Amino acid sequence: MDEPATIFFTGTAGAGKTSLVAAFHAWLSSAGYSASVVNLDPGGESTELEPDVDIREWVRLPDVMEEHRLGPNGAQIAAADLIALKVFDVKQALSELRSDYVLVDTPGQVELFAFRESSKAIVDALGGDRSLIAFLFDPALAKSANGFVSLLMLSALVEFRFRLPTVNLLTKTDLLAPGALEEVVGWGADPDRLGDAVESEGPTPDVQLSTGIFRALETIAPMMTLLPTSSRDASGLEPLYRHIQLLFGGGEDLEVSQAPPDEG
Ligand SMILES: Nc1nc2c(ncn2[C@@H]2O[C@H](COP(=O)(O)OP(=O)(O)OP(=O)(O)O)[C@@H](O)[C@H]2O)c(=O)[nH]1
Ligand SMILES: [Mg+2]
Repeated sequence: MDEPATIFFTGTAGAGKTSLVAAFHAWLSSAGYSASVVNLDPGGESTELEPDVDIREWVRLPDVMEEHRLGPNGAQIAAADLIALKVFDVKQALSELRSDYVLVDTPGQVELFAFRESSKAIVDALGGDRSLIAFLFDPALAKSANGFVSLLMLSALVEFRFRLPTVNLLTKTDLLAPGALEEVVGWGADPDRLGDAVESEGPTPDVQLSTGIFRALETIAPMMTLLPTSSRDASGLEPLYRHIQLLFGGGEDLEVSQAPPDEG
């Protein structure tokens, strides 16, 4: 059996990671694929996600706060390193499940996942050659051109840091009016449109800085894919599945006739 395709869902706090993991898991299961969910958030309190492997079995945020006399932020940092020490237990539990897809929900704050040395160890240990990062764009930020540029840069940094293929997912599209959705998706496809939108949001005091950022984005943005999704509407999940197939499966496993219709 091939090793599973492992997808790490990351993004800014509240971007919709846990909800999307739950929605994509439901989609994969109803389409007949075996998928496991891993929760790597020691402070996660979601009731909609029932992980198959849960880091809270080994590391719980309230315990870390109490034992190390830390506040929530300090405890998250300490927990990130404690998680790395348990990653082989997680890997062992996962290998017993033998699923084709592994969906990993990561801690709330993206910097805990992206910029701690321990996270690289976790990603290397859990994912094999078939690993993908799904970077989530929260429409609360992505709906302004300035916010969209910030997310593109952050996503590019996460990809650069982990050296893994990365797909950008715009989340909660049900919250955007159709015109706004089209605009945001258009920015992802066309850096010139994005540049015009940034300019229309007002002058930037440091012109050299914004020119430099745009020069970088002109190169970076066309290499990035942005897929619109909504966990609430269960939309954009089949395109996400297809993207994963094209990346890892060569597209031969596209048995979409089994799949439930995508509502988006
Ligand atoms: N309307 C709408 N709301 C959503 C959607 N996905 C998530 N939400 C809401 O957005 C909020 C955050 O969702 P989560 O899935 O907890 O996001 P998260 O990135 O896991 O959050 P943290 O782990 O706390 O950083 C919750 O109130 C969700 O109900 C969606 O597709 N549509
Ligand atoms: Mg979450």
